[in-house]
Amino acid sequence: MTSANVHRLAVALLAALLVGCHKSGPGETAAGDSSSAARTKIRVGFSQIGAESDWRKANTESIKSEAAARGVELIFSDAQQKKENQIKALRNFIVQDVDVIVLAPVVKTGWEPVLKEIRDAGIPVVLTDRRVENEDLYRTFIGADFVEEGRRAARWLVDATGGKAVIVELEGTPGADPAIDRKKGFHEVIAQYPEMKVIKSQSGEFTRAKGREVMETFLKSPEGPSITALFAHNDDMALGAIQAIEEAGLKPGEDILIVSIDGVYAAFEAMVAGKLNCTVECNPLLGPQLFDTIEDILAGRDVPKWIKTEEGVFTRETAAEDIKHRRY
Ligand code: GZL
Repeated sequence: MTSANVHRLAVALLAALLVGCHKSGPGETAAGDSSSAARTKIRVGFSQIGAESDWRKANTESIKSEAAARGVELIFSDAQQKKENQIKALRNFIVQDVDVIVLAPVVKTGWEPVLKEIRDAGIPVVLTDRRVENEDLYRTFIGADFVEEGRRAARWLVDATGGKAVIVELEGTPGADPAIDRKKGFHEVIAQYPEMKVIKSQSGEFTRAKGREVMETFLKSPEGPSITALFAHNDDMALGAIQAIEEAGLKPGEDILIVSIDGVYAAFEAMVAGKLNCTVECNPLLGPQLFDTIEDILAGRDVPKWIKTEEGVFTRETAAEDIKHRRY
């Protein structure tokens, strides 16, 4: 937990002990009562994974700006891709008596104890972006169908190669919902094509730096010269791999076809430059849907277990026009 958060928690705890001796703050009644029952503003705790990719930064910006636009008190925590930091933040949200907890879980497992503490505190949980395995411990998941994203990437590659390719795969964070499901969807499709072979697959942690490093090792391996295609679980790793391919004296997008997922602006720039062939969109702009859902929950309305985001597939051929309309 950052020193700022420790400070904030200490102040909040002190204020709770000295109730009546402090000025009413935002969301408190004149009597200094900041309990959820008396508060005038919705208070939401949001545990975000980190800032590892352009997708993540756009996701954070969408949620922060929507909270500000709606006058919601957002308590934001950046976990720097560490589950233990997310768990600490979730426990702090209970102490801070938030109305709703929003969680983007870095991995799928290991959440049951803290989610049960939150349930026992009577605070609803909304998952954004990624799921956890405990379906009974959250109200809804707002996010993409990662298996379908993997299928879409594979279908494009089959069409682009006529069903014949030597593929390397850059996987996302081990144990993360999108990494598990994008891999599942991709391999489900290429399994139907005997001449589509994945010869190497390794995690690039969803980052450019790691994507470049792993792609470099793929290219330097004995099988390196045989590689004709790359499937990257996100655009940031694909952009790092493009650097490695160029450093090896090869032409990305030509010598090695590249398909990735997210649809961030830098991916469209790479497609306009001819270095990336296809990106499967994964919409990070979840802010409006998230706060509509929070309002429904607090008003006692039912919400579906999965609020699916709508997405497209974009290729190099139309990128020069498409890039004009991108919002992230
Ligand atoms: C997908 C999201 C993934 C993105 C990456 O919903 O969880 O995490 O694909 C990001 O860019 O790091």
